[in-house]
Amino acid sequence: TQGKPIECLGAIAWEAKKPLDVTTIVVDPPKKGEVRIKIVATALCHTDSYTLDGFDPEGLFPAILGHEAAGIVESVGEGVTSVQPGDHVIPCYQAFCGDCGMCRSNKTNLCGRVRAWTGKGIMAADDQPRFTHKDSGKKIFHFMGTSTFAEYTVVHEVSVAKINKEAKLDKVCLLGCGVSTGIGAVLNTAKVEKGSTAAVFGLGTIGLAAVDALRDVGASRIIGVDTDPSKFERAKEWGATDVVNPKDHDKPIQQVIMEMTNDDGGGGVDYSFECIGNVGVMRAALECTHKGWGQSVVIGVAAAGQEISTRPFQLVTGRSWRGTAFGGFRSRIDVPKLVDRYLAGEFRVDEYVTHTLKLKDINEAFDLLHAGKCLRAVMYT
Ligand code: NAD
Ligand code: AHE
Ligand code: ZN
Repeated sequence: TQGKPIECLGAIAWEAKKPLDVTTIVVDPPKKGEVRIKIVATALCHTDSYTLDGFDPEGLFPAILGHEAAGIVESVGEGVTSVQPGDHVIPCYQAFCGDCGMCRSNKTNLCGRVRAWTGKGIMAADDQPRFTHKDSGKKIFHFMGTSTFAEYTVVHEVSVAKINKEAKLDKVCLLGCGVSTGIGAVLNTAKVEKGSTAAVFGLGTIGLAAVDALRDVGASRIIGVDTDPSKFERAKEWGATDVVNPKDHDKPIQQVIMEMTNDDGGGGVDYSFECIGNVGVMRAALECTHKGWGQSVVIGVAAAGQEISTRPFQLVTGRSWRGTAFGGFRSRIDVPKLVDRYLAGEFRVDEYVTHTLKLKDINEAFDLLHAGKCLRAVMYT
């Protein structure tokens, strides 16, 4: 197959709010600096569903969505040296080139090398996508530089993390986004210290991964917040010391948490994490942190047009509002290490896989996510 187009199954999002069309696509061979990957397993993250709903200002149609996957390199384009056919890999929506201004800054995990192209759904070598719909001959855009809802995809070399072959691809695919993000928000972005108190808003995969890391660093109090009480049992199993449903209270949730953590400084948690994508909750998450030092980390992705607000006094009095992409991990360098740490049993991954399906049934995974019934549905190609 090397050097030739591959015909295979791909799930095309033709337009917003319509089910995906699982159909035959043609995947071009990788050009200079590109890698063609056989996707073995791909999970559904809330961000794919958000984009399909038309909420992403960068969301283009028609596109092949998907960004949480693992696979095997099928072929590489000219000049590619970091991976070769047969390597097990995780495609990373956040690239890491190591030598752009952002990578060299050592201040961020965001890479500037291919971001302009991944946002436009095309490849940097020639400004074109590598996907075509077989029946109509229409070009199909890439998504987040990954497009994993297909049997084969083409990504930039700087977006490929080579991983240990011992790891099961249908589990470590979750390290391509959700689990890494929740863990990294705690360890890299907030750098939570032992004994700290924390609140986690939203107990899906991202929130639970944050709870897992908080328990691991020895947080003394972990307050899990969700409007769906069916999420509480798992959160407690993961390490939440308290669970709160905002619907059970007449007061704003920030006030409830302030009262739960009342001390002679007025109460509030040391750290909070918003893992939903709701700007009202982002405000509550900031305002439930402790005066003088509270830090709130925005992880959730809010819909186009949404804005956050709070009284500036909240910041004047020492709270800070942070954000994180991919939990601050430098993808190509850190994902292989995360895989090894998972293999060493340092954190949960398998437990988030609540459903497994075939790629052709991918629309069922969206239904499960919308119904709040799944953490991660993993699709096999
Ligand atoms: P999910 O749908 O599995 O989980 C969201 C949880 O929030 C659910 O349990 C839901 O019941 C709960 N919830 C919804 N509204 C609520 C409210 N008003 N109050 C309290 N709880 C509420 O989603 P996920 O896959 O875990 O993703 C969570 C968010 O993180 C999404 O916005 C996703 O786009 C974003 N995300 C961001 C990054 C990043 O790098 N910043 C990475 C991955 C995902
Ligand atoms: N494209 C959107 C925002 C989407 C967004 O914020 N994506 C997160 C990752 S979500 C993974 O599930 C992110 O890390 N963004 C950083 C980046 O470089 O895209 C918009 O608003 O334009
Ligand atoms: Zn994601």
